[in-house]
Amino acid sequence: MRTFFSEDHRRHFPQAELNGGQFVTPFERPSRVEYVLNRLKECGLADIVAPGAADMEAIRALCAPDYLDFLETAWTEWKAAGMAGEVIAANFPARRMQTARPPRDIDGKVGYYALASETAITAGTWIAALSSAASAQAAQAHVAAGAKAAFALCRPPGHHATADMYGGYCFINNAALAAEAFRRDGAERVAVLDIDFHHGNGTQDILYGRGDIFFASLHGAPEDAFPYFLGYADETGSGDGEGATANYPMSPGTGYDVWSGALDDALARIRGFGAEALVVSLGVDAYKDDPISFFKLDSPDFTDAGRRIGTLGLPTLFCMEGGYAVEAVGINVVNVLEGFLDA
Ligand code: OKP
Ligand code: ZN
Repeated sequence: MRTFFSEDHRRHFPQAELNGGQFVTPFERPSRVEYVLNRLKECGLADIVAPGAADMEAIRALCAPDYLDFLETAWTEWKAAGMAGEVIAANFPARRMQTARPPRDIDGKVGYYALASETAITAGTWIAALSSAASAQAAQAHVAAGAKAAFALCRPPGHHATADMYGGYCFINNAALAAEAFRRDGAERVAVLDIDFHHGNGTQDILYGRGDIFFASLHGAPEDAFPYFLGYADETGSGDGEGATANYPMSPGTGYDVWSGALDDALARIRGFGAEALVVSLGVDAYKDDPISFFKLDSPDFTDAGRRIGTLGLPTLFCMEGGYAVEAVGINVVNVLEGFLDA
């Protein structure tokens, strides 16, 4: 399985994450991918290539133009306004306020385009986000050209990003971009399976009205876990997309017995849907020692999960999402890939 990976991820390395009322070193840090790269090489999955430039046309088709302009210019505007620190959102259009008009002032504009305040934007965030999207695009093209599977080692991740909002460490929705690319390349029906601990609210939001792309997410229940405001089991899609969204919210302490049951159900739904290609939002923060999550999967469970995903027999693109127990992230990610290849 070929891995697509861009060194430009390093351009996004914020110093600050707002966590528990303090600024801490971000959980989503550049070293995460080093652990994955090292483990890939250790396990003989050393076919690692850099993507070409991002396909901007496809990104513009997915995202709102004003949002992309914002991402590209936020840092410069923030600095021009004399702000001392990194770009952090502090003002949000809450219930019953205006959501149709982005403010002119950068402090307001940031909150308009943010869905949470933990995620900082820095000088290189835009370049890094584009390089992450480029990895997903190149990996998708590789699968569309006939490879059984590919791994997009995306950083920053993407599944919380909507067409017009960033947050949860995400800026551009790599998985949705790839799913749409499979459609463009001829697949009539595509599925996105999100096994990151956190609900893929951005992917769901983008695909919610779509009957041609199925979305399934296994995640910490919204009552208990970020992103808090989406991911309930009764969210099943709308319009043409009615029935094409499946949510599996699970409680604190959930282990592999329950989690794998949800996975099997999601896989059966994807099979029943008739998907011709699969995008996996591959976060490994369901791991028992993840610092910001509450499931109890162990490393061998990720191998078994990969094997179960492999039984679908679909052309598959794995898109890296979360996983913050940095020293185990490489092992757990590669376990999924190896399990898949062994299926
Ligand atoms: C991104 B991905 C830590 C709170 C963190 C944001 C989590 C973003 C997860 N105290 N909140 O889905 O792994
Ligand atoms: Zn996550």
